[in-house]
Amino acid sequence: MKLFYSPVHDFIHKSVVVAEEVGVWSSIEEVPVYPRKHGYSLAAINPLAKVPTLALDSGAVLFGSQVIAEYLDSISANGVHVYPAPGPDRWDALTRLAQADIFFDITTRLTHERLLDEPGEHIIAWHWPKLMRSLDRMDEDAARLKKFDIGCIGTLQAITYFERQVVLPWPPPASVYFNWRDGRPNLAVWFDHAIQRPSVAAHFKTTFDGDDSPDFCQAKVAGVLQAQGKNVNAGALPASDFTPPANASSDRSSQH
Ligand SMILES: N[C@@H](CCC(=O)N[C@@H](CS)C(=O)NCC(=O)O)C(=O)O
Repeated sequence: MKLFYSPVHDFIHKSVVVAEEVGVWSSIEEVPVYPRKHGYSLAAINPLAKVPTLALDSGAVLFGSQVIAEYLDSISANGVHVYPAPGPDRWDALTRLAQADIFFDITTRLTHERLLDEPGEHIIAWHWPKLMRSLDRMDEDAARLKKFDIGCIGTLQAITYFERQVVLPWPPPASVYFNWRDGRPNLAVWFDHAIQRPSVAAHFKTTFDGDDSPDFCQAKVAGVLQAQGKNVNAGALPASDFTPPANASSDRSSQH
């Protein structure tokens, strides 16, 4: 199977950690995608053209990181499951997953706002408290967590993506000097421990050294279409939906 995802490993990717935890990483071919760069569009196999996208050898395409994570969990090769069986533990894990994923989506939304020369301050002021309260809830949760489940994996992705974006200049009330650890000791201790798990440490802060060219990506997209019985020339695939704002610096517009 092929995992189309961003090879930027200065934040933690849920689907990668799940694949490692359940022992199926070796069955995955990584296909690097830079969604905002020209030539990497997944639109031909995923109408949302978003990463992550998982293509099975049958030609079936799964998207939405939650679906990908649950699929990988369902084919566990080592008996480990990060999705608890139905019951209180499952609803707790899925609620923490939802919080983490919506936190990630809000961070993405604010990152898009930041691409503009005049970011909408009301948008930032509206969303920032949601992030702060969620971090507080993650701190409360961290004090009671015993197992490493899908909620924990989502939380690692949310925090590291936020940390990556928040060091960039943001308009108020966000601050360039913001540190999520301040006043959240449980979360800080839990995080520092969790990132030492082999499933996380194997990729976090590593550099991707395979082929990450647009041609490679588009050849793999064409391969998925072929597996679906469609005959498409890689050169004829859509290139990108994203056009940077006219006066955005390349630094801002290329950020993942
Ligand atoms: N809720 C989605 C979020 C996926 C997502 O937002 N992916 C972004 C990565 S920053 C993306 O592909 N953006 C490119 C685009 O929207 O064109 C999931 O969990 O799969």
